[in-house]
Amino acid sequence: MVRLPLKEGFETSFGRIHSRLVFLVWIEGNGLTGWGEVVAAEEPRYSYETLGTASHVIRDYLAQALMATPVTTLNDLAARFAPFKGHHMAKAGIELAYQDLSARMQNKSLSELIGGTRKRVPVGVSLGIQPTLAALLERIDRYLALGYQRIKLKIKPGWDLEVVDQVRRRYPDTLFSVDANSAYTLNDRDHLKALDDFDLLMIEQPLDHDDLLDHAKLQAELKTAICLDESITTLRRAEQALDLKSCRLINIKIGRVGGYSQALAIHDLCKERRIPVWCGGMLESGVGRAHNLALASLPGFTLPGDISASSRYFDRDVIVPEVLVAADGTVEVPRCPGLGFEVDLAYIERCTEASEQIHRKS
Ligand code: OSB
Ligand code: MG
Repeated sequence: MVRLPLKEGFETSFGRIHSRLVFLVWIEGNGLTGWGEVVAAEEPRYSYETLGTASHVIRDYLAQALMATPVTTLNDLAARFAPFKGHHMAKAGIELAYQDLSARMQNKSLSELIGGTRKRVPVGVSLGIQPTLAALLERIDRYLALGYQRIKLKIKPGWDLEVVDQVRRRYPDTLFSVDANSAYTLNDRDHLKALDDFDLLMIEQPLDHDDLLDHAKLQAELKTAICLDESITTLRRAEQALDLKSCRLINIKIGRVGGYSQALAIHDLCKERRIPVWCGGMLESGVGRAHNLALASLPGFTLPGDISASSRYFDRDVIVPEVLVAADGTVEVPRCPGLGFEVDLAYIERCTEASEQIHRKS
């Protein structure tokens, strides 16, 4: 558990944080090390998972399933985890480390291992709720100047229509989206319909975190595309969302869906149904960010992802080199084996609040 201070607080409809306690996972095997990250937060606000629940589930169930017999494939690993309900972020943390280890063993980059095709991926930035409109405009200026291709504004009741209106007036041609993190209900439909005036790329997760039906009702009345984040937790939920027309876009987060196996399956489904997808973020350290880059190199990821530069959140990242965004708003997908970055063990140790090792029972 590595505490990384944030350069500035990050505020969403469920609160403000000033540092990120990052749960890094490494797996040793065949003389190599694979790295993953559990993206759960300290409090169960985005989803029910926390660093505490993930530690418990990994320690008491997943680690034993992982180490019982040698793992043959990603699907073998996913099948061992499937009997345990939920706890997707915990499962994904192990899957990520396993995939990094597999890639290193095969001398392939993560992107190559999963069939990525892009050499660079387009990226956007997610801007938290600000104390004032002026503070928001200053940040939009800053990130547009750095090249980011799309700006996502966090919204909540009281920080929505007026803010988006002012922003759109000042930047008539910029690609904007909004993310409510489930801060509204269907009773707010008329209020949300007013967002149609601002030519947004999408409205992300306006309603309940586990809802599909109300989103379908809302999407039928909106011109703007709804993008689901929190609600898409499995391949089946993605299929149901598309069948119900609950959304026109999907944001894929490896942690939210329980790992690479589900993320790849949701990507393939959306590609077949011509639904654009993009890679979401959870304020990951460089380890999680490197995995997101690999995922976003798949062909179906046609929209800019929430994969910002390390320096957007941290003064110093846990990987070397740090993730950089080029002036054209793209990030290079590494081609060296595994993650494609060095993990900075000395810095990780300096910031570690707790650590634990689990060994195979012999
Ligand atoms: O809803 O996409 C979200 C961060 C934490 C939890 C949920 C979300 C977010 C972000 C930031 O929007 C994305 C990032 O830059 O990592
Ligand atoms: Mg979101």
